[in-house]
Amino acid sequence: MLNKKKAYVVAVVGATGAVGQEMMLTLEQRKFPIEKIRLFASERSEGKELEFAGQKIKVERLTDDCFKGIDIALFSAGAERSRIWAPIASKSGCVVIDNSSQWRMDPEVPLVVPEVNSNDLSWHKGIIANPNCSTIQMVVVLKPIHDVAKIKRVVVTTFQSVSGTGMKAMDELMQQTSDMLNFKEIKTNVYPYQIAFNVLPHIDKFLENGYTKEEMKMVNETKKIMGDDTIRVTATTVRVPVFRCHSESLNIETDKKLSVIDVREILSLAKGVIVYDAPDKNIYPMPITAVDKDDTYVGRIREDESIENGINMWIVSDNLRKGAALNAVQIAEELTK
Ligand code: 25A
Ligand code: L14
Repeated sequence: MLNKKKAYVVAVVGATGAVGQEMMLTLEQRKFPIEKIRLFASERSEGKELEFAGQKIKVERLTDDCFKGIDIALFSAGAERSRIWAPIASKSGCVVIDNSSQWRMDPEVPLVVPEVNSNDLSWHKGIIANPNCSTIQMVVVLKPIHDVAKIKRVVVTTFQSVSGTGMKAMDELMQQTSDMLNFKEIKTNVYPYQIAFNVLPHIDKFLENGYTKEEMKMVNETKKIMGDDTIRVTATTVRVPVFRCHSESLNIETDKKLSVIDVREILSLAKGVIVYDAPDKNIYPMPITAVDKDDTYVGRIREDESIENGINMWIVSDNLRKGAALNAVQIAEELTK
């Protein structure tokens, strides 16, 4: 449990990464009460200086006793690092908010999106999991609808940016784009095929059932966060050559009829959601709409005319913010309340 204080000692593990950098920026922008910040990454980055609130802070490496005196640790250094280090950190008495996939489906670990299930924070035992980026933006939209008309089934297709994979993938898209335009040979390293001027129906690894791990995260995490195992979810996750923001096409089937006007009204009252939907004026969300923003944007709201009670919509959110860093910082804020 977190002892309430005026200001906290906060650690960012994976501080040099794409999400780690965004975590530092978000803590600063939201004026999280910080007494001291500690930054951790791999040995490769040890001693490197990063700026936080106008101060230069040295990056440290993880050691068995490095978490002593730390109140809250935000982890984003990959699942393997979280598997090893999150239990060590929580044994040292610090609360871990973990952005990796490692602990999300552990029944002892709450999986939290504050707008949806902040009540689940009450039973944490030292580790709290931050959901997958594509799942977070979907559930902030599903929950307020589910509260009015129970959702029976969701069919989702994602259009995911490369920043979810980290800095190396952003560099790769940049390099390949430049090489394409200069008639140079394309080199691939992070993804199995070129991502510039291409689309890959493949995120994370393939599982035995033919789905990708990313697709199954959306199925399983949605049920856990919404606290409802009866919601049927099926997903296709796709990588597109976009740097930041994930877009998703959602088809939702509810147990009672909702009109487009009903859905617009429900979502316009929902926390963390902006209805951005005026087709007559070409208004619909795109990655360039949502970049660096905290909210999830919803547009293209239509009735699914092929079924009794169905709605189609298009949602876009910044995967590094609400999809990762912002949601983690919001969890930390909830803990301090
Ligand atoms: O396993 P998962 O959960 O699937 O996650 C895989 C990756 O996804 C990102 C994150 O990448 C993670 O590593 N990620 C995780 N959850 C995410 C989410 N919800 C998510 N992305 C989006 N949404 P990342 O690149 O953003 O961050 C990587 C960070 O991890 C640090 N790190 C690595 N090993 C560590 C460690 N920290 C502590 N102990 C360890 N043993 C890593 O630090 C970074 O902060 P770094 O010092 O290794 O990186 C410094 C620079 O080096 C570059 N680099 C990375 N790998 C190599 C490399 N350079 C040369 N060779 C390499 N092999 C990086 O680009 C970085 O700029
Ligand atoms: O958090 O886009 O489980 O490559 C791992 C894959 C985040 C996105 C997670 C990607 C995801 C990442």
